[in-house]
Amino acid sequence: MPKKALITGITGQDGAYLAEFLLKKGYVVHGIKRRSSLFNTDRIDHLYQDPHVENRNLILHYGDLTDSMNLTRIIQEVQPDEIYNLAAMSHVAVSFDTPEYTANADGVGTLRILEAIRLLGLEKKTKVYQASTSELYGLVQEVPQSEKTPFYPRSPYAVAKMYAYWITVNYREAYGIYACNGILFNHESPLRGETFVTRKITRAVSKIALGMQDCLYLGNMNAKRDWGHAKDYIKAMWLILQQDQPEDYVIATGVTTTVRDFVKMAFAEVGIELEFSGEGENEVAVIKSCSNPEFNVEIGKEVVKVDPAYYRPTEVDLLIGDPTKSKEKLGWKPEYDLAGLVKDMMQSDVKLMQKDKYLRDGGYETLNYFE
Ligand code: NDP
Ligand code: GDR
Repeated sequence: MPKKALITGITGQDGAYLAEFLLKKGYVVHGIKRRSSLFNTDRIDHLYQDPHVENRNLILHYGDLTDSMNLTRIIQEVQPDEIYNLAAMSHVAVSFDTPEYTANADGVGTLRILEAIRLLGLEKKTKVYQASTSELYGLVQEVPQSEKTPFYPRSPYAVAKMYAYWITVNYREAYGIYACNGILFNHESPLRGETFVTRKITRAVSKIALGMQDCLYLGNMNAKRDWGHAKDYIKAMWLILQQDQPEDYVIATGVTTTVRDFVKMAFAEVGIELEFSGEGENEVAVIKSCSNPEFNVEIGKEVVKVDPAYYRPTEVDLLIGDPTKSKEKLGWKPEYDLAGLVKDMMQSDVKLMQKDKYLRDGGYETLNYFE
């Protein structure tokens, strides 16, 4: 019998890569998607199987982490060997606007899954991966951050995830459930949501190079993050559930970079060199040179500016992870470094924007339903 996995958040960045990875390993994959007024399955459409086909190995269920009965029913029906709880309101800045919902989905949502396992008597059958985060470290206590570093969350998102972290540990200790936290540092990819900083940058840089956008507005460019590739990180999630003992692991590259340097690297991918001046809200970057004749950009043009609207009420200044335990115990090793990640994201976004430009130039950019 093939193993059955249930992925919450299957329509997100990590859910899509993990679903593909598990299908290749021979799993039957069940996913929970939210009802939405527009299609929200873009990232997994290539894996979709018509419900009329027999012996499907990808099956989607409507659900929501805020609905206990729904979650309990799905878990009862599926009887999964492994649950990957990836669903969350995952945007740190947005969590300041929607703190109660974030607590409900990201914090109590995890409890609902663990409690369903207990109610259904699946403690010995179903393993649980909880998507924990480097945001738990928040205000810097020590660097690099390891499994032993104390937490100091700095956003409603991180506080909700801290509840989820501890309830996972508690259900493991209290009921013997194989439940683990993967404390994953930032991981990105061409599938990254468009409002996270890396994707916002790679999309904007592609548009600026193609003459489709004038300027990129960012918040705190001094923030430092330990960025890896989502394709590497979903492999760690699976490894965490294949061990003899359930434990918590940090997954990170061990290298940290400022947002500003990420911007420079993304522009460099299209042959553009920037010159930065000013500080804080007055910082700007102009185009110093462009070595790629494909892109007709104006030297001296201001292409990056600061908009304080993107500052957060409390910020996480520095994240750098210590992945020693995951390397030694899981044998996990990332294939991508930061340069490889930026290249992958830029290649994908340039292609995407070239397609948009082609449609725009051909007069097919938008369909106006209201005309
Ligand atoms: P995404 O934001 O790309 O995906 C989140 C997923 O959760 C989407 O499928 C979304 O559905 C779904 N979702 C949101 N709210 C609910 C809800 N109430 N009920 C059911 N589903 C819901 O996140 P990532 O893939 O980047 O991250 C996956 C997980 O890992 C998240 O929990 C995130 O907090 C955590 N994490 C991410 C890191 C990263 O750097 N990417 C680092 C550390 C942790 P929809 O598509 O409909 O919006
Ligand atoms: P983060 O990711 O908050 O680390 O959470 P994000 O990419 O949103 O921010 C990273 C850093 O960049 C700074 N920043 C900006 N951020 C955004 N989004 N937009 C901007 O314009 C901008 N300008 C500067 C931010 O202030 C921050 O310091 C991500 C999410 O995936 C979480 O779900 C996950 O838990 C953590 O990573 C690890």
